[in-house]
Amino acid sequence: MFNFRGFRWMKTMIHTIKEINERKDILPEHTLGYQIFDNCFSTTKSLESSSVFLTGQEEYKPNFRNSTGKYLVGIIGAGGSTMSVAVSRSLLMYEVPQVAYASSSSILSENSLYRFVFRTIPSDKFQSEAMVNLIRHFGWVWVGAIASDDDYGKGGVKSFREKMESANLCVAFSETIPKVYSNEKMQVAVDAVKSSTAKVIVLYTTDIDLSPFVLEVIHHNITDRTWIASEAWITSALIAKPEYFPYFGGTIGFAVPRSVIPGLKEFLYDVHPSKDPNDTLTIEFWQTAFNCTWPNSSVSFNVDHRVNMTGKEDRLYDMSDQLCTGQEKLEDLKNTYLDISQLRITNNVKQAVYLMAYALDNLSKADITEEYRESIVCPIIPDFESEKLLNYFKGIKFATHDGSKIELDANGDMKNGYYDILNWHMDNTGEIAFVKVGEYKFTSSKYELVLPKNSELFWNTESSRLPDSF
Ligand code: TCR
Repeated sequence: MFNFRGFRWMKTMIHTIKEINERKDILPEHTLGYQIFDNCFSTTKSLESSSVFLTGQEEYKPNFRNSTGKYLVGIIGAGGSTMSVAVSRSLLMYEVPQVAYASSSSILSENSLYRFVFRTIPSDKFQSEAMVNLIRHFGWVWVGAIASDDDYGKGGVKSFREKMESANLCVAFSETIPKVYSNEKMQVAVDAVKSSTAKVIVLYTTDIDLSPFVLEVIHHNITDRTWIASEAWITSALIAKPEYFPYFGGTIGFAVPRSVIPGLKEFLYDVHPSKDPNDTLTIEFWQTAFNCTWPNSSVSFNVDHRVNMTGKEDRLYDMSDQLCTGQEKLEDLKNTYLDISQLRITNNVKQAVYLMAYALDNLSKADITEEYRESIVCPIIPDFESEKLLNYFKGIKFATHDGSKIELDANGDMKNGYYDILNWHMDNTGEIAFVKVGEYKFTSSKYELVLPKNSELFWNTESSRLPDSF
């Protein structure tokens, strides 16, 4: 419907601009102009108008279609849900499909805003339900929750609370970890953990957001807690450090399935700045990994801008005086990049690329019936309408290299899947081991939690026995 109030605002804006233009005391030498767009109360439309402003082109059309003789068919990403939500607005505007591999927030299931978003990670509505089923399995009834301050953490805890409620279980507290340094906000979260009688606490956050909180837990010497990890940090090298084990040993949680990717190891080792002299990321990788400066490179060192809890910036790295020789050996590195023991999200990335490729493939092989053949333009690559491609994403089904099946529903979400249940132990070399203690399979209507009686669980309690949380 026509918005009369908005129209009044618009008229007032023009009126004022005219008024100023007529005045001799304000901007006597200049005339203000204007261009006004109706954003129809829609983010997409707003983005479109702001693009017109920014590019100065009446009709802003990115020339992704064929300017270089190459065609953009879609985008893989972004990583986190908050980032995917942000880019989805402009991608929706140009109807560019997006396949996310780690964005798990349930808000991305919503169909109209995110109808160009597909993903190869299950929606967190499944994970939240899985957490509640795990809690029920262990007989806990009083559990705290901490979220990162973004769509992932807050969305996750929201659905977690809902599922707890419907299972008649209680959430002792629910706090957030600040993203931007705030000692005050951090202490609220820490105090909640300290003062609550809940001994089991869900931490719905990515590892990066979690790490300042971990330091606080250590600083306050908070032990005797059992942490339920969300998938984003359950196998994170940033958190799973042996020195944190007294506080975080016994962590339990869900991880997306692990896979082995043939040939990936060799490919990862085949990285060298001289092979990719124009790739600044390769140079940055090399410099950081070997703590040296690549000759004649203008790539600056990786500076970690996170602040520690003193409020000062932690400068983890500085430009090294040592020049890289190029002879540095990747084999000598103990680096997450080369660790292929836990290919989980990595496998989701691979499957996201496949998803895009299969959708295109299906489109290209589309079986157009005789009667249509004459009348419609066949969806051929590259000249198809995005809307057509969309149909091939919905309900897409394929088998992965390791024999798993991926199937999407009409919202672009995974129809079913499974998680590994991992528990943090200390192995005999003093490293943290992510021990698989069970499995959780789910479809939209059922689940199966498998935690064999003989699976060895490590609990970080004084008695080493299953903690109570009443
Ligand atoms: N979903 C998170 C981001 C994320 C992630 C991860 C980041 C997930 N798993 C593993 C790094 C590593 C799950 C989000 O924001 O939706």
